[in-house]
Amino acid sequence: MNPLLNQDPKLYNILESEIDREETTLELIASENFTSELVMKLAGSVMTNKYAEGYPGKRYYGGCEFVDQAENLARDRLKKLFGAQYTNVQPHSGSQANMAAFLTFLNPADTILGLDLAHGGHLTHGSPVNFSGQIYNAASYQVNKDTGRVDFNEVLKIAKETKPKLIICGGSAYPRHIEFEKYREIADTVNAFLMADIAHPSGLIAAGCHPSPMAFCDVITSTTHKTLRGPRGGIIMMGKDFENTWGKVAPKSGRVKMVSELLDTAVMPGVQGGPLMHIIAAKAAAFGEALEPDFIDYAESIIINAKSIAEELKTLDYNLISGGTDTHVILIDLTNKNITGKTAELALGKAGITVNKNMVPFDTKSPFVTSGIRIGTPAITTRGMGVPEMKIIVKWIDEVIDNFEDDKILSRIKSEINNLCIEFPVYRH
Ligand code: DSN
Repeated sequence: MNPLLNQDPKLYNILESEIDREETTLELIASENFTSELVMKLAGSVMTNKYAEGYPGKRYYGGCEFVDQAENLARDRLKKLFGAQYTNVQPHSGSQANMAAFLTFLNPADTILGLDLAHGGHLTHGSPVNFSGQIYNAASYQVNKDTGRVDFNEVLKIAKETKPKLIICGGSAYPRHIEFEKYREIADTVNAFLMADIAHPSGLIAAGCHPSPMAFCDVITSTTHKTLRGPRGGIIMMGKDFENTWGKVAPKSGRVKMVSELLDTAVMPGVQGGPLMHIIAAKAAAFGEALEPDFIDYAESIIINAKSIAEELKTLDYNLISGGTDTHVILIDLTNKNITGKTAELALGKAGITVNKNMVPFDTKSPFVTSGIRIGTPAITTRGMGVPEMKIIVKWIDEVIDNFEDDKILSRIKSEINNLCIEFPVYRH
């Protein structure tokens, strides 16, 4: 019997319900995944007890000899995984990683240029409701209305007009490859720094299934829990460290600081205090798993599955932003299906399919309603589903969209999904 049942029955029931939800429904949220049991064990380990402000070998607390080893292991594995010269594994989240990068490269009121949130960007790339749009002067670029892809002539034009100090590429609902090389050309033309936020495709990049930003971007941030399949958290990397050119010097010696030093200081004490050492240990485990050859098979299958879903949806007259996908993300504009993203999310949820409503480019509806949904394949691929299952899943999605008010049909689909999920257990083996 699980000891939690006696220790805290309320939490036991909550946990059992969540395990049941994860096992019996189809997780199609593009930013979610199922970690390994090893990653979860480390995330729930004694490392949670340790305060370790500072960095390995330079902490503000005693007793850090073993957490130092864990953090060094995480940093070394991450360097190997991406071919990075510098890594910081302490950010508690992608947002905090981005905040630390901004603190490093920018002063308040400096101009940043990022992909519009409604066009696939991210809150922290300059949204007015986020620190990035409040502390900095945020400009944005959009995708082309016809192609659904970033239009680099437009990015260049806006960059020339707004003269950003930092250009940001990447986002949370962009189905296509991020074209780092093209962004670099623009950044060089307008003398801007270039930051890549690879939170979404980082696992695909690690596996060589998506171009790498390392040679093109000054700084790279990511989360660790999406395609990378680690614990929830953030990371910062640089392909190559370099001297800061904006005059930050070491106070005593007057020595010009390296950007790596600025990034470390920006994370702690700039943004955070004590690192989450249990999560850093779990990150080390996840990076170790991503270095294994079978992670490449996993990343390839994520993309094969996403492309299969995209093709099936198109045969059923679904309007996909950019016409398809190169990655794990599919963004569907439901306007021609006469259903909002909000209603579709609710109906799909009732049928056991978890997605999120999502703005689509040039959306006329609010973020609480939206015209679209975003779906993704990292989690269902982790549980071993392949192309045959993708075809069935699209049939279910379509049936739900066509019958979103028919609770009988939704509950019939839910039970069919339950049966499929039993064949592909996540943890119950
Ligand atoms: N919540 C993340 C996502 O769903 O893509 C972005 O922060």
